[in-house]
Amino acid sequence: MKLDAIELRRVRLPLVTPFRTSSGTETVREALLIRIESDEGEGWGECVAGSDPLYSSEYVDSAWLTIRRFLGPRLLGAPIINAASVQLLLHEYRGHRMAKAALEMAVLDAELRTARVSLSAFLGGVADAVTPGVAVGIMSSIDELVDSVGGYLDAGYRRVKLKIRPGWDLAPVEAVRDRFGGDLMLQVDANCSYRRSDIDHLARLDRFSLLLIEQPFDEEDLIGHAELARRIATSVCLDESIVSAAGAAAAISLGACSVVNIKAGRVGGYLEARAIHDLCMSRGIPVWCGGMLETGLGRAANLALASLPGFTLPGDISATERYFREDITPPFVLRNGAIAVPNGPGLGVEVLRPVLAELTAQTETITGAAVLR
Ligand code: NPG
Repeated sequence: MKLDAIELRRVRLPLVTPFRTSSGTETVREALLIRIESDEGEGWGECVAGSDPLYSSEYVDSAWLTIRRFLGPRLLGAPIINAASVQLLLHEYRGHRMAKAALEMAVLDAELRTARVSLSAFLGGVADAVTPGVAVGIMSSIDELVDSVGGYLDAGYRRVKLKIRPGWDLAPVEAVRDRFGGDLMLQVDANCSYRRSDIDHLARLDRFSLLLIEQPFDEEDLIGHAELARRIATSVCLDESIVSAAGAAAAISLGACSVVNIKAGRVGGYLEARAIHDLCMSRGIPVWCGGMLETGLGRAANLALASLPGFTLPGDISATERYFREDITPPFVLRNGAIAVPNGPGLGVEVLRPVLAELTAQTETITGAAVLR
């Protein structure tokens, strides 16, 4: 296809309840959406970068600028593009994977809508519904946490991930285990908040039969994760550390993880995400789909990704109402303990234009020649 224009759009979706992790509390999900116009029609993408560079170095303003100044003009200047060529065309620009992933997603959506193929079918998905998992943030008290987990289990969630950090780990995990029993699929996510000197402390989590512990150490500390993996029985899973298939291969070879969380935004797009899935499958490493408080666009794409056969663990894919009262697409709902994978062409969801307009804080359109406001 030939790209005619790239529209950038900042949206702000208020969260139903504040979401607290080791790096801060979010009350509004600010996101950068991309809409491309091409000779084959339009396509939508979502950039998972947050308002501040807390989870990763990218953030909404940096992604906006990078797309406006470098990535967008590069794609607009190419005589012909498709999803497979986006990564190659943008390769000369280092990093900025979340910005690149958003553009690739929009091109994929346009391309697959034209071909009348769903993203799930294109990626090689085999499931038509996925088991939902819920991520539960840090709370002000253990009672509040236990109540909140109980509410999610009543709503039909089958797997619970607790956010942990130094000072909020053994006691909350123990309380949830005691209250809901040994059969609950339970895992923890530390978002890089521990150090190697905490290994003995983290080993005390072993008695809670967790599915996994996710990213306890800094994203660059593969050796520390490998050491932890040797010293604890709980599976070590990496999130922030894995930004490419090559990096995933290295982490697995080092013994730094035995499970991988795949987030398309973090790794530069859905095609790289699929490559990581394929690699992990070939190495016998289970994967699951991470979540980044996506709007319905990103949620739809994550459901498609999670329908691939190697996604044997439930991901951070919740129903829309867990986060938002109002979303820019029709809501994803939990039905019979599962969320359906969209099967329409492309992302398989339509944007609700009036809601989108209401939640939009800023837009800018770039074309080959000029930037329009
Ligand atoms: O269900 O979308 C979801 C959120 C799951 O905890 C979750 N995501 O560290 O993985 C994470 C965390 C996150 C959220 C990271 C927002 C970055 C942004």
